[in-house]
Amino acid sequence: MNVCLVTSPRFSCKPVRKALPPPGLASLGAVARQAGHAVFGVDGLLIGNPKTIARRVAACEPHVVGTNTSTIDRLAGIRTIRRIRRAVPKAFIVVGGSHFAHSAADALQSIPEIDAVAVGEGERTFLELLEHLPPRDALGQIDGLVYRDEDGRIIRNAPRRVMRDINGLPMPAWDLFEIGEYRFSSHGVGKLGEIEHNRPPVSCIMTTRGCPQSCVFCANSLNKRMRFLDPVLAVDQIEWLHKEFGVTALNVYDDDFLTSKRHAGAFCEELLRRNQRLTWWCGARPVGLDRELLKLMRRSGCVRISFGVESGADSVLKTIRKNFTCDQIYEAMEIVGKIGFEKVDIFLILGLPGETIDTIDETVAFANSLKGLLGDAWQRESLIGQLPLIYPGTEMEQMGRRQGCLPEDFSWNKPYLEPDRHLPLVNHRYNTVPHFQNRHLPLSELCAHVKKHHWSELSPGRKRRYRAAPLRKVKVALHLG
Ligand code: B12
Ligand code: SF4
Repeated sequence: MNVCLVTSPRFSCKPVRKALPPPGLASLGAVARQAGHAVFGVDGLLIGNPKTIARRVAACEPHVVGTNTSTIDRLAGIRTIRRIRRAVPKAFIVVGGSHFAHSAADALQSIPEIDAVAVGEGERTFLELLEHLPPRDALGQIDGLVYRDEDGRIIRNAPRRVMRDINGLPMPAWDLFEIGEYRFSSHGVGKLGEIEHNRPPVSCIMTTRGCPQSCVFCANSLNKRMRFLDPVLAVDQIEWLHKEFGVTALNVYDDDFLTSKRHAGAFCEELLRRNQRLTWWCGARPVGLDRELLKLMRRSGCVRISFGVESGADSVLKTIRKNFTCDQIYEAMEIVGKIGFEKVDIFLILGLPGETIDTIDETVAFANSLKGLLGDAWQRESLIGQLPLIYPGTEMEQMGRRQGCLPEDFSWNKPYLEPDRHLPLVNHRYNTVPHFQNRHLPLSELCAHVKKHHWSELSPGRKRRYRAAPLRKVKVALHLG
């Protein structure tokens, strides 16, 4: 069977190079190829234009097309799917990934061009789908699949269980995508001297799958069980990426790289043992950090760690179920600050459930205290920037629905514009994503408070947005923006 895996363009449908190749599709491509199918990849992200993407897909003469998109890029993703359907009317189009998995029935209702949605981990589901096609009448046997039957009814099969062991998976089929075209982005890594200058090809790896936490805004709920990739296999992947594509910079995409200190340590030891001269970065929970492990990470090439701190107020951290306190974060940053990482991100979101004017002030004061600990590694952009976005399948989606943040007839797969998109803290990239608002603290008040009391904490870009906000409001009122 000819299989074509396609990445979605960004929301603007413009080509993007400062990005990373797609781990999920590369993994699906590897299992499909191992089963003997002819697999092709189309880098929709690098191409941008849906029409051109569809033309490239058609050139592969696919029997099956697989794609995904993120919630923020979904409208571009859906436009692309429509184009693909026109270009290959007979192909079976299956979609997956967090956005579609959490809005599967809605997607099938709103996008007739889609034949099925894979919910949860896709490798087995995709493989079984390829085995069963055609005819369509066997689709009911595939766990994790939601599809339209011959009569147009939406059928939801039994859920797909997560794999117990990820070590049996083949190496991701990175060669399906133009790895060499994905370039280093300073937005992703900060100004890291030589790398910033040389812009080497970057890639990514996941050394674990799963996260046992349950933060209310997170769309990760289908993926709770922790699984670990053998460090030897992880470094095999890295060596191959280096040999084949010259990759020397790598994003480690684990939800929390430090979930298991033993696993994290073994990964770093393996990098050192095999003398991999790699620059890498990762994300972790800011709690219970181990000084020796952090030093080992630094020695093995880790230049940057990002921490999802979210708030500097214990009451908000509790409401959003972060499962750590400000004291624990502070303690963790005291250690991190002394290791000598080039950059440390403290990701904060203002306006989360339970936020008040007081907790905003607490958060800014807390972030400033962390700034003192982190010195030059502090990433200024992280202080005030992000508002809470609602993603499908999250607890915050339920909270948002109860609070009226989403219209009654809201669909995740139809055009939507955030009514408050004129506000200065709303990033235009997120215009089409519903924002969470507390009843007692609307986003307009939050923005006004930041302007009045925390102006000096805003980045120059944010200040420009505040200045441009009145014009933006007029444009939005006239439906021009
Ligand atoms: C890596 C990653 C990124 C990378 C993306 C790199 C890339 N090229 O894809 C970067 C850092 C750029 C990124 C950015 C963002 N991300 Co992100 N990211 C992740 C992360 C940590 C891992 C994804 C991954 O690669 N997993 C490994 C692969 C193997 O799994 P997978 O992609 O889920 O694919 C499997 C299944 O979903 C399924 N599947 C997927 N696609 C398909 C397609 C078919 C046909 C089939 C059959 C199956 C299938 O099978 C795959 C194999 O099992 C996830 C969290 C997570 N743990 O999943 C968040 C996550 C996907 N990101 C999220 C978010 C919110 C964002 C941002 C919006 C953040 C922001 N505010 O800027 C941006 C959006 C960027 C964009 N425009 O798309 C949300 C998604 C919410 C949503 N509904 O869109 C997640 C779930 C995080 C979360 N905890 O909520 N992200
Ligand atoms: S936000 Fe991070 S820690 Fe929380 S559930 Fe999601 S992946 Fe896990």
